[in-house]
Formats: sequence, C-alpha cells, structure tokens
Amino acid sequence: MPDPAVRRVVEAAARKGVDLRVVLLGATTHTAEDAALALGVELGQIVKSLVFVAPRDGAGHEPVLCLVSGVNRVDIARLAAVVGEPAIRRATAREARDLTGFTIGGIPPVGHAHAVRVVMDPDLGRHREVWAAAGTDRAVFPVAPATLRALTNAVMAPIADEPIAGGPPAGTADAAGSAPHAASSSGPDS
Ligand code: 5CA
Repeated sequence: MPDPAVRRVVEAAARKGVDLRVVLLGATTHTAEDAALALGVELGQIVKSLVFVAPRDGAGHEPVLCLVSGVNRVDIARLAAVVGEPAIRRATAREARDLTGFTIGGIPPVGHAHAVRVVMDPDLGRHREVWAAAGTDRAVFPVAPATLRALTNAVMAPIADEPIAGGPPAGTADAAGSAPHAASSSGPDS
C-alpha cells in the first residue's frame, strides 16, 4: 500500500481494531456520483466526508466532520443546532486540507491529522454496507454503518436538508435497494 495518505487511514482504523479492505479504483472519484458509478452501488451507499468549521475566538477554527449519505445535502442550520455552533460554515478546500491532512475528493472518515468532532447522517444506516474515501480520490473502503460510527466516535443526528421520500424508516438494514433515491446534482454538496 504505497500511498501514505491511504496508509494513515488504514493504520488509524487498525488502532481501533478494524481491518479495512481498501479498494483502489481505476479512475478518480472526486464526488459521490463518481464513486457510486465506479463501484456499481447506490448513491446512498457513498459516504460523503464533508468538513465544516466553527470559528474559535483568537484560536482559528474547530473542524467538524459530517459523514453524509451520497443522496443527501447538509442543512447548515440543522448542523449548527446539532453541534451548538451558530457560526459554523463549510470549510474552504485549503482549510479542509490543513485541518484534516487530506485533499478534498479523498477526505476519509478516520485518520485525520487532528481530533475532530464527527456527525453522522442516520440515512447511512439504511444500507448494510457503505463506502467511504480512504485518503485519496482513487481509494475507497466498504464498512458497515455501525462500524463506521464506532470508528469515528460519531454522533448520529439528522443534518440533511430533506428526508428521502418513499423509503422505509432510517436505520433499517433491509432498506438497501428499495428507496427511490433522487440524486441532487446541483450545488457543491452533491
Ligand atoms: N471520493 C469521493 C467519494 S467517497 C468523495 O470524497 N466525495 S466527498 O463528497 O466526500 O467529497 C467531495 C465533496 O467535497 C464535494 O461533493 C463537495 O461537497 C466538496 N467540495 C468540493 N470542492 C470544494 C471546495 N472548494 N470547498 C469546499 N468543499 C468542496
């Protein structure tokens, strides 16, 4: 496993007792849509790892990592309420890189340069297995949502801007494949 970014992710998971199976894709997968197509899985099974920042008086920013189903978009007001940070905003690409040690398109859920608060979208629990970036835009790994939550110490909270219509309740493992996912392809959060 030559890429040091991927190695950091695998080693961080291993420290928590989880053996990641990293899959290296033949093409870059900067977005959730790219990753779903490359893997032949539902868009909802792709974990978007999105970095937000809460300003700290005189002390820069505190990062907050949101793990979001590929079909969902983060509602910033909901996120602000969940984390108790009214001024939270999306990180710039540079902030995301400086705060996590990874570049957008490959930002993983674990292995970050600094400790980070993590909020997880409950819709990821609709699937038996989800796929997250493993440190680069070509590396991904499959993981059960419960394992992802344990690995990241995530708080589960509804932070998406609209529920998926027509699917069974979030958290049911047998929901994979049954929800008519409407992919939102507009905006930077798709
Ligand atoms: N490799 C894929 C699938 S795992 C991936 O990393 N997807 S992602 O959703 O976690 O990361 C890409 C997301 O980064 C984009 O959907 C977008 O929401 C965000 N992004 C892209 N450019 C910027 C930018 N300049 N500033 C902040 N966020 C950005």
